[in-house]
Amino acid sequence: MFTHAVTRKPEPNFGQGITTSNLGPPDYDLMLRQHAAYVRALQAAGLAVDELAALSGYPDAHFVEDVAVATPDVAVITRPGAPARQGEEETLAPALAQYRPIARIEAPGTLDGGDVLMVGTHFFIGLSERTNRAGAEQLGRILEKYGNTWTAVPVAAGLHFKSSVNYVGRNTLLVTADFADRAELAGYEKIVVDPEESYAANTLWVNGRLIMPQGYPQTKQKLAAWGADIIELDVSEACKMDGGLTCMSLRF
Ligand code: CIR
Repeated sequence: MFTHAVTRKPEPNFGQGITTSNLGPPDYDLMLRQHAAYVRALQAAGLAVDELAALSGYPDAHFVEDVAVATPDVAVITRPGAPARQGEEETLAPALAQYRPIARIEAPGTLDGGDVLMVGTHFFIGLSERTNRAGAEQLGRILEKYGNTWTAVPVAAGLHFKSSVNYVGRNTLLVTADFADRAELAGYEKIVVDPEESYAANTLWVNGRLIMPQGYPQTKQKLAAWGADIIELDVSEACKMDGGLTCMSLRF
């Protein structure tokens, strides 16, 4: 169970962040409303939320999950793989130091928290355009110190591992078709999202509840049939910037 979350308010220039989507320019007022609803959903799931102030000059900084990995034992400050995002990470360290000892990913390692999926004491670490092997191995060593295990998983599709794979409880992963048959994920039940709904794989488990993006009826139906307790949130503006539900908070 999680008790805390850290989020960061989006900054007015958040539309200048990195994106590969062609969904048009995002709207700041709508983003603020959607972000506030997201914070309320975390609170409703029982989390005390520390909301950091917007970080001027870092338009992607509200995607806080990428710049730290929080476990029950430690908070690891990452070294983000996108040069434009390097610098965000140090601003998060003081917020986490009050709850966990701090460790750090060092050069030449790069690692984005969006590539790290915690399933109990096992961690999947995606090797992506943002996370290199040195970064994954550094994180792996830190996790091992606290009795955890880890597996590296090549991420050929999507920005981050958790853009495509998330844990939804009861030994089950919600996955895109690309990851449905991956050997590294053997041993888990799978719910496979339809190709036209691949964005819905970015669904967030919080204390037994699933927060999923609004507008993905097939995935909602599959999760409901499986017995999930579902909350839907409209995250259209984060989606325009390649982000989503898992990326906008750190839970621990
Ligand atoms: C980026 O490209 O870094 C941001 N525009 C989106 C980051 C989304 N984070 C995530 O999937 N964990």
